Amino acid sequence: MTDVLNRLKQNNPEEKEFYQAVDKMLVSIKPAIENNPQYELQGIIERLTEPERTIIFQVPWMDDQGQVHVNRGYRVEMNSAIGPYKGGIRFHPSVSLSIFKSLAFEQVFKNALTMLPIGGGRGGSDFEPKGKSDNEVMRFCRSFMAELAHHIGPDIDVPDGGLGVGTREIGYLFGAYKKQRKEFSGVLTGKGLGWGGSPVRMEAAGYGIVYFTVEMLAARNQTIEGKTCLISGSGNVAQHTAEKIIELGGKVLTLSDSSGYVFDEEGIGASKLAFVKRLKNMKRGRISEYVDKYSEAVFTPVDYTSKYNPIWNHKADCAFPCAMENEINAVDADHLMKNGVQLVCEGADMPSVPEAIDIFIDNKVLYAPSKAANAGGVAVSCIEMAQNRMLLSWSPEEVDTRLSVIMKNIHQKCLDTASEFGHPGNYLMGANIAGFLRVVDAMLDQGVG
Ligand code: NDP
Ligand code: 2IT
Repeated sequence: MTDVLNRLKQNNPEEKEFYQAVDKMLVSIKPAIENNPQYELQGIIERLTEPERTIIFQVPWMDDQGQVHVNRGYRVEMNSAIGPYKGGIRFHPSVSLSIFKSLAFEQVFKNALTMLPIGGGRGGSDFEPKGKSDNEVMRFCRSFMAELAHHIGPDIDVPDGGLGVGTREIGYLFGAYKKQRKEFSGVLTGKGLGWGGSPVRMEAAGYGIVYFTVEMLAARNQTIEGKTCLISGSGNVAQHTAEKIIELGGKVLTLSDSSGYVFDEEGIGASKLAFVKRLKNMKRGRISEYVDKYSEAVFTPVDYTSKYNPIWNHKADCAFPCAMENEINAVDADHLMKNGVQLVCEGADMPSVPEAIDIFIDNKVLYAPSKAANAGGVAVSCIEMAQNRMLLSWSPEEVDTRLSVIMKNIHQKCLDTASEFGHPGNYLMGANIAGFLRVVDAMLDQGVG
């Protein structure tokens, strides 16, 4: 195992995020692989850590002034042992091949945990949609899809949205795919409700995170009612996590964006959240504008390169990082512990650095890793694929029930697997081993080459 990691570092010296993700995974699946020489003989870890296919392409587009810009597009098709590649598209200036490989690697095991037939992939571009006009975003999306359309399809690779990619972007991407391929199919998920989208897809990641949280609390005979909650982010995942927490009687104290965070001691209730949704989704405004409307709240600008993030330094019962990877470092984790946080449920992908996770586990807080906790998003994407294939649309109640059952099952699977491998209550180990075993069993059945 050490050999594999060393080789990975040698072959990909620049890909720090990728080997951080692999390293984290390898450490926690150790109990499942150490007594199984078959895995080594079959090169399982090598095959899991080398993408089956990587596509990198130029995306030229014209701004409203007629100036041409060039961005880089990526699609990492990581593993298709249990189904077509599936995973979101991200538009953000920080992305790199390393980040997409780490996200795609995680996605493989996340998707496996849903028990649905979906493999893992991920992609996107270093394009920044923030501050661009709708027409600029449309031109970019059409150019991005002009290349991506050659590589995806309803049985091959089915992308969805994600950070920086919402229904607007999926609409432009879908329009471009349809035109190029002369095909109206379920090739993208996260579509609008009037043209093939699934009810509850938009809410799914956030609602699923809270369904998972409810299960974790129930395992300790607690409920979310009355619990104070810190949430970072104010995009899709943060909004719907907040929505479900509020519905179940929890109290949301914070939301944030890339400029800073708001703290509202009275709680961000349903009507305040409706304001945030309008502000972020329609006006594409800044979270700082919240305090213009609600003067009881405080906005604090955040320098995300500094030693800690003040959003994690408030007294609360639960924390839901729902913005970016590595947004909780070891200092933040210490602050959370000092402030009495008892539950950390990851909404964003891999938001806690490995040292922070160690702190949570050492302090015996309820810690849910993203690949288990936020799998509701991709699960409802797969439910969207199923509806598209049947030319049917299920009711919101039907989809929501399926989502909550899937999240309950993932929670139980994590607990059962953690106990089976000698680490009861360790959701990280449970999720990693359960996801790994499902993928590996399929790989072994299908042979090599
Ligand atoms: P959105 O684009 O809707 O929201 C992202 C949020 O993060 C925004 O509030 C954004 O602020 C904030 N943000 C962006 N950059 C930074 C930064 N450098 N520091 C702090 N905050 C930042 O994305 P989603 O809500 O969809 O995605 C959030 C996370 O959840 C990502 O990790 C994504 O991969 C993951 N995820 C998403 C799923 C989905 O279904 N959408 C499913 C599972 C996981 P600003 O407005 O300033 O840009
Ligand atoms: O991280 C994720 O699971 C997503 N962004 C959703 C992926 C998907 O294909 O629905």
